[in-house]
Amino acid sequence: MAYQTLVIEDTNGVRAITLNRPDALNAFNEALKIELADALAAAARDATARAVVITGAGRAFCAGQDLKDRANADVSLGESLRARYNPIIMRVREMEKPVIAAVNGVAAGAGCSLALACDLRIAAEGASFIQAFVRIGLIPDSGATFFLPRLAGLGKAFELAVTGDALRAGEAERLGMVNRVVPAAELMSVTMELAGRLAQAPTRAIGLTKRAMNRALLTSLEESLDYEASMQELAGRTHDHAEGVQAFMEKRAPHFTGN
Ligand code: LHQ
Repeated sequence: MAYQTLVIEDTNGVRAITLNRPDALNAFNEALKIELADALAAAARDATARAVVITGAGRAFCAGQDLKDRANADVSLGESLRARYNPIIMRVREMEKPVIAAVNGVAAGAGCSLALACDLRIAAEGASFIQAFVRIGLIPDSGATFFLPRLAGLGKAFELAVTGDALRAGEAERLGMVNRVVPAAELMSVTMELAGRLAQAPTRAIGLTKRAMNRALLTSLEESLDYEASMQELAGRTHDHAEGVQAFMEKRAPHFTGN
């Protein structure tokens, strides 16, 4: 699929997806929603992509739903979420590869939800997170009611959701919502370095870690212990596991291939 609203770049096992509607602060119009869902499915399928980065072109990460896009004016919001947004969030979560949001600027509404659904968030110093939904009389969607309380804690999540106030990157880092805050000029180099490191790591073990943590969010300790054992069984059968142990014995760096 040729993309009008995304730029895709592959570097050393890292698939970088850039939301590219800078004049609209990368707001989700119909094309961007369709293309992002497609690009995420392609990244999940492509074995050469072992880590994924999502970022925004220009001064914003993503301003959420394009409020000027009339393409789905007749579609109900529930329908729009089920058909367009929810599959994007599910693809980020179900992809058994690390997905890093490089939050270059404001992340508002569903754009904030997208960042929250990623596995890791690196933010530029000037970035901010806005649960903009309440400003237009809506509730947090696209996974925000699920991820925000888990990342920021229930009290802060509720405050952000019902005030719609902007949360600055530094404060988001303090809350544990963001993994690292860096000067804007260093955002992509720091992100690509981390993504590159993960792309050389044992991809199956990372994917199974993600699967087990997804599951652990929803289950009891007993079920989590059992699921961990099943995932470890799978990880233990990979070539990368054998290679890791072999490299340890031979006192050398392991060479992980993702298999
Ligand atoms: C935009 C947008 C935008 C279009 C900036 N749309 N143009 C899901 C299901 C279905 C329906 C409903 O919603 C959802 C989920 C959601 O995402 S709901 C939340 C939707 N998003 C918002 O409410 C955020 C709206 N944007 C803003 O509040 C501000 O633009 C922020 C705080 C993001 C940035 O403020 P500033 O830095 O002051 O920039 P700006 O407001 O001047 O925007 C720059 C341009 O981008 C401007 O265009 P213009 O032609 O006047 O230069 C804006 O109109 C445009 N833009 N967000 N969401």
